Amino acid sequence: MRHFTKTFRMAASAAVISAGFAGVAQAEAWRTWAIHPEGYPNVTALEQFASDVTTATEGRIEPTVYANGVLGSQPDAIEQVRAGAIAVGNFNMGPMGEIVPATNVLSLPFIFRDVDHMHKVMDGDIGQQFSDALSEQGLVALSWMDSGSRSFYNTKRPIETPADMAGLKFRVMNNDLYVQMVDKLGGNATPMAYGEVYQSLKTGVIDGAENNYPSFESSNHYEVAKFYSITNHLIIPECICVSTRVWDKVSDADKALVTEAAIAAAKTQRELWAERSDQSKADVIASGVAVNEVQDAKAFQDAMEPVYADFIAANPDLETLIRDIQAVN
Ligand code: GTR
Repeated sequence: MRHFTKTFRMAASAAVISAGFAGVAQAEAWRTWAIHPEGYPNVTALEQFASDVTTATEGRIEPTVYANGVLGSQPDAIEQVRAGAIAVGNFNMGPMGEIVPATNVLSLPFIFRDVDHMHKVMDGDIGQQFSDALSEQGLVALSWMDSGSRSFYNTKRPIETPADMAGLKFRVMNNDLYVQMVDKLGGNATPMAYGEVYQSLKTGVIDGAENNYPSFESSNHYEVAKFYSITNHLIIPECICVSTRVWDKVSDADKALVTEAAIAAAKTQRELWAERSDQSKADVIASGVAVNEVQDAKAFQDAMEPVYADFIAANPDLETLIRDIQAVN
């Protein structure tokens, strides 16, 4: 009897301890930052990620998606994820150059020939090198999403040649490379948070910006900027990035489950992306936006030679990476 009681007590305290651990694990709420609105491919994919992670980890990790950038602008959110204050972010590599200089290579205009080229690079060894560089700076890139290709739009006139950029003020993302890019094309660039662009277009603080069709449409910029000129000058991948501080507390088994969910989410996003791009293009044209192909795409590419030369002069260690990306066919 005595022996039995002792055994029972031990079992009871073990149960209390494990209930305690389960309780702590259940409280692992992961705030997930997204810049885009509900229904945008990235947000739909992140919602899938959140639900898959919650199910697969039996509630030990419970991500919640905060859309529309309500948790802050992209540069702020990057810092908050690095600090562990936000657990996950769907980040574009554009504003990442300040933190992880190697990612600036992805912001060089025309570095990728097309989206397939970008996929090949990011899904292979080179993509892994970017992931490694990001994780040294507090961000674990679990998978890579699409953001199509970016072109210029404005409120004044179609851009046919670089000369048409003269005198126009374009909003760019937070990265000096984009200021140089617009400058070498003959326009004026203003770095600005995405959330401020609509109002700035409306009030004439800026004349234009540059983005892919889904962003141009979902941000309502197309209501004000009636000229969209296809330059396809940037193809920038986006990550699902988890804070290293948060990640380090996750068990190896749960890391595997979360990674699997992130890869599945990126696959969903890429499928939805293709459909949404076509739909957004059709919608903006139907609303009266004039879309034109630039007359001489090569003139835009040639104008970028000094941007590459200056970049390589300032970052000689990254030249091989540029050549390696260009060599992927
Ligand atoms: C979008 C991208 C966002 C953000 C935005 C911008 O295409 O998905 O993450 O970078 O562009 O221009 O700021």
